[in-house]
Amino acid sequence: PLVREPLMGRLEKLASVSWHAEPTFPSEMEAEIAPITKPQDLTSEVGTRRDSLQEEVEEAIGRAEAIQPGWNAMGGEKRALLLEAAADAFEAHTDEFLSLCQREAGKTLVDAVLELREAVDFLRYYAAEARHLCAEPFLLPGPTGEENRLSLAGRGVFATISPWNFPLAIFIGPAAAALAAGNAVVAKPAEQTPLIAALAVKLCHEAGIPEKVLQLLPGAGDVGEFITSDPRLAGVAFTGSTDTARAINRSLAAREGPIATFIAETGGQNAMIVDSSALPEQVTRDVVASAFQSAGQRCSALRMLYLQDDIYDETLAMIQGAFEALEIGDPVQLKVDVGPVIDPDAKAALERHIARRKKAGRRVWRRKLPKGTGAGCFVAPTIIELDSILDLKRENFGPVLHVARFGGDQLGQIIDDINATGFGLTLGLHSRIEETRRFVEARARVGNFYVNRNQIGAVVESQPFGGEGLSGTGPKAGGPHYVARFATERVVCIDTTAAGGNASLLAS
Ligand code: UN1
Repeated sequence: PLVREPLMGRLEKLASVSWHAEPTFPSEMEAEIAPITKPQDLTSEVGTRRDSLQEEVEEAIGRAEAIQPGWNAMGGEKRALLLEAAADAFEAHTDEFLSLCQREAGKTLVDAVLELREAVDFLRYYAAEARHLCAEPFLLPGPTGEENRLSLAGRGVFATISPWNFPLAIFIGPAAAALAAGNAVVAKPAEQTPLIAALAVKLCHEAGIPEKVLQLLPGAGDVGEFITSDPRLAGVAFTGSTDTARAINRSLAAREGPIATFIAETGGQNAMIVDSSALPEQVTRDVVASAFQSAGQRCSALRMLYLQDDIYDETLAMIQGAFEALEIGDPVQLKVDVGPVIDPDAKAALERHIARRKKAGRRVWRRKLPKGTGAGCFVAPTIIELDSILDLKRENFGPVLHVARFGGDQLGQIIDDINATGFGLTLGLHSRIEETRRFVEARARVGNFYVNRNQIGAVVESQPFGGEGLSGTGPKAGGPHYVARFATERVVCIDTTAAGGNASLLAS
């Protein structure tokens, strides 16, 4: 209630000015934020995207290649200052970003605020990493009379290919890391969310990052292919589906030119295990947040909940109570917890999945969609009962939670089943038994393990994020090894004895 009025006022003010994205490349892409006169008008156009042409991709990579040595030579300290200036500019444009996150990506206000926070955190953290890793060489121990120095340098031109579910944070995060390490970047945002990316790039340029060092290449999969088939690329940082990661990997492998670095953050089949020692209220809150916040459109989101059989009925009833209380609808309205999914294809895929389970005779609980949401891409939050995580063949990216029961002696089997999916992103455990925690921690092959809390919203620097196996290559975003992966290492050895090593050899 405190923020409601001023915020709506700001949104309307924003809506009345037409905003021109002015990306330097390609120049025609623009957006007009249409007036929010009818909050229930869920299908209005937010803007238009013009896809990059193949020759534009080639020119952009050429420009990036030409400028990269200068950007690298500038050094880590100066690059850090520019990334920090970009972070300041992002914060100064909070209103525009929040509005775009809501209108272009369908985010709730809470999610939009978290998104901007994470983007700014990435910029500042990777700036700090540029200072730490790339400003001065590391002096290594060595034999007397020798100086050995290790320094990190940009690999060359990096491409970043980013997802629509974090259209700002995961658009700018990998790009910022690549820039911090001394690379030039060509950035392809998700085809669904190019306007947020265009504003981000524009602000980076205004903050002083040269236009040729960070170039925007909007488009769909074909533009991605133009980029990843270019032999001049030194690497690709990709976040998205496992299938697309495989396609990019094939495309990189088929090229001539340098062996590319490939960093992929992909999908998950994330479980949570709740045993009978858990606190039911806390479990309820954390399950609902993990499965339904962001309409379940996080790769970290909970898909498969295992409840121990002696608490199954009671805990499921509590979760269903909280599930019934979720507000669904236009994310511009502050009371709304669950907004739409990203597009009609996403909605159709989720509906097919739910229909198949119903047909197979599974118990399914669904919320009713409120009136007026028919025209938008809404999927009614759903809970489906299954026997095992192995009943799920693919990631279901939306507000759909699966639930199964397990007996006290089946814990090891459940972890083996979770590992057998091949994904390894997040895992939740609610248990007050220390031994159980240690057992699960030792046996589960996942990147991020959350105990007695929800399993989304990893915080930059405190909770580096990323998975293994089908979930990605690592290193973890927002962690201490991330920026280094975008860099190449160079070692310089200098003989520092007065006469030089060879001369003294001859003299002896
Ligand atoms: C994703 O959904 O692609 O932990 C990543 C989280 C976020 C990252 C999710 N920081 O939920």
